[in-house]
Amino acid sequence: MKRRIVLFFLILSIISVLPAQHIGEKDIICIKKNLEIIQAVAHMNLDVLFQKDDQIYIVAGVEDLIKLDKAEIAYSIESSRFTKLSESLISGQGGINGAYHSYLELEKDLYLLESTYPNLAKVEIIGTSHEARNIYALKISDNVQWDENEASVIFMGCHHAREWISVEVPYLTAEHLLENYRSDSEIKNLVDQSEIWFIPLVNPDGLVYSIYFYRYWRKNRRNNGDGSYGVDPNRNYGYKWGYDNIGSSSNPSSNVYRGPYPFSEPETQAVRDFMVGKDFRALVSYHNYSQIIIYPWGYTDEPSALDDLMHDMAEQMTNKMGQVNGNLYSFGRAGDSLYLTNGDTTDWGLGVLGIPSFTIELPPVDILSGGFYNSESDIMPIFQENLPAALYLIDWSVQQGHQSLPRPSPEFPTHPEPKTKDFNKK
Ligand code: 0X9
Ligand code: CA
Ligand code: ZN
Repeated sequence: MKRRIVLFFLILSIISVLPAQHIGEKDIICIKKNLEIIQAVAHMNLDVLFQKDDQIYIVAGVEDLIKLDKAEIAYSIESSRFTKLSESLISGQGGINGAYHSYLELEKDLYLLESTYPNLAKVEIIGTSHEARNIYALKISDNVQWDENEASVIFMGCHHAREWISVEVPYLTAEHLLENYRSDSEIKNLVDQSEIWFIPLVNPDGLVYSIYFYRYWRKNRRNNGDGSYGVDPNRNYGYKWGYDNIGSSSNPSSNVYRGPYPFSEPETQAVRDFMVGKDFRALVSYHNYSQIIIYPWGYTDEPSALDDLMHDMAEQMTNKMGQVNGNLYSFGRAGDSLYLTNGDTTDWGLGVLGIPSFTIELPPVDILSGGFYNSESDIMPIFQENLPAALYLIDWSVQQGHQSLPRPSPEFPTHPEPKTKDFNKK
């Protein structure tokens, strides 16, 4: 009898010290940092969720906890403070955010494409985020190792953390081109004549935060130094940055905070530094939701010099897309049809690079149809209906040859980088 009671308490005490594995097989733990710990942790290859004051939050599996124990680094398990993923919307199969890509899953899959198609696909790290995650670009072309001076097109995703579907569309487009290069002569022709670039995850810190902590997170994870976090990457580009307080905000806690100066963010700097100097002909930045194709200007309701051209291109894209699943994407000029934005990717693409630039707001149409949450079974149909638009843009870019467009004269940011202290670089 006595033995049984001892056994009971033994089991109970074992259970109580086992980490509460809330999210998949992982826990969110917190470590108080000092210089020594930062150095030790840097070599452990841990999945850092975010840092706040003197604390580092980490997504840790059992093997990570063992590593930390061995190194005698103290941690507390904080999983219970974090909201669980909505189980009704995410199957839990295929990792932490279901069929959607997490940062680590995307990293793995991009390198897998590269190793499967070494002559056609190449991964490049074009920058690192505030929390030191890589920003990846994937290039697809024949002779991919060489710069052949072919027409370049770029497809980006996930400027906004909660817009998970916007990672999938560019990723799946890249995968489709590679998987069908040999069997589909149209795709082979396009890939052979162009250099197609993908940045499926511009804002990795934000995505990680949205997955583990707060599903509705939008911005990046800059520590604004006033207790608030995040700059809206889609208000931080350098063309007409901060033009007015309607299209963006100077308030750091706003969801459309434009940042302290143009291109203050490592994520937008990475895109800028990567794109400038290459022969890009067209740009797409995927977002959701709304089911609409929009083009500049966003900062004003005036039309741009390429308004007719982009109107025509958007119309062709939406017609082709509608034929796939019958979903009609509306289209129009950003500042005219939706609302004003300043410092967005496409205004910079047109204003500085002088190329047709499109924001494609993926489905659903509105908040009642799901808003930011698409079900996992929507991923493939949304990708499929977007594919003809991507192929059209690649084809259009190739057709341009090397003739120059009626480009608006480039304007460069007039705001110098300030000498005031940057809280993130301390
Ligand atoms: O506000 C944005 O950055 C984009 N919409 S989202 O809901 N995905 O955040 C739209 C940017 C396009 N520009 C304009 N609508 N002016
Ligand atoms: Ca090539
Ligand atoms: Zn967005």
